[in-house]
Order: sequence, then structure tokens, then C-alpha cells
Amino acid sequence: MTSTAEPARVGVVMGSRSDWETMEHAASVLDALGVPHEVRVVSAHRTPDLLFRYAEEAAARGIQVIVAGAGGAAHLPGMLAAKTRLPVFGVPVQSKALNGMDSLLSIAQMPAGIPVGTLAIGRAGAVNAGLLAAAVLALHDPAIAQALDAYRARQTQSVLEQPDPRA
Ligand code: RP5
Repeated sequence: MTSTAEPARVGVVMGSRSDWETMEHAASVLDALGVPHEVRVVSAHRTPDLLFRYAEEAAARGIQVIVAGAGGAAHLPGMLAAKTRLPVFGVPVQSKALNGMDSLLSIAQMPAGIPVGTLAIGRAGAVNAGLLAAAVLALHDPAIAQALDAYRARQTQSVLEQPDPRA
């Protein structure tokens, strides 16, 4: 699935269909900002060959940033990062057993040499990964920069308009 007719510039990938509940928030932000993206399930342990192929081919296909969500022993972001020079932002999915602490540490604790930018556990991390991916593209894309500025201005305005939390 690609968000628009334009070729995808961000790859939103996840280890399982069950991660979509979290990762849809990254895709929604990219939609809202008009960033062409694709969404794929690519599992580090169930489809390792697909993982390698996805990472190896992503840059040549026009993908500029990868947002990768996974839970538990969350190898996906690190393995993708090992196979591509594209920036990879990892989203720790909230696992049932350990509430996402396992996912967070698996993604954050990359040994020196292969970086993964790690976001917060769950929805906040997915939203911010989408925003961060857009911010990278905004460096060279005025339309995305403008969309990001407008997003932030709306967010500021919504707080200022409703200062009383009881309202
Ligand atoms: C990981 O295992 C996925 O990223 C998911 O968060 C977790 C559980 O996967 P399912 O058993 O729901 O497919 O690979």
C-alpha cells in the first residue's frame, strides 16, 4: 500500500500485523503531512530473507527514511539498519509480557557503529517517528517543511485555545 500515487519516500514497516494498531499512527501523521509512504509487514524472524531484500532495495526504490516498529525481542529496526545506510527510526511496540520495556531496550541498545533512532514505546513513539521522518525530508522539501510548521502551529493553537483542562 502506498499513500498516494507518488512513489513512497518513507517506508513504514513492522514485524507483525499485530503491530499495525501502533504503527498506523506513524502512517496517519505521514498522511496528514502529505508524505508519500508505503506500509509493509516485514518480520525479522518469520521472513528474514524479505527483511534483507527490503533493506537492500529500499534506497534504490526512492525510500529515504525507514520507520520500523516491533515488539518483544525487537530485531527488526537494527537488522534493517545493518543492511541499509538510510536513517532508521525504531518504534518499540508495547508488548504484552513486559509492557514494551523489552522492545525499547532491544531497539535502543544498538552497539556502536549501526545507529537506530529510538522513539518512545507505543503510540507516542509511532507519531513522533512519523514526524521525525517528515522532518528529515523537510530539510530538502519546502512543501513538507510547511506542512510540519502548520502541524505544530495547530498543536500550539489547540493548547492555547483551551487552557482550562475541565472545559
Ligand atoms: C514481533 O513480535 C512483532 O513485532 C510483534 O510486536 C510481536 C508479536 O507478534 P505476533 O505474534 O502478534 O505476530 O515480531
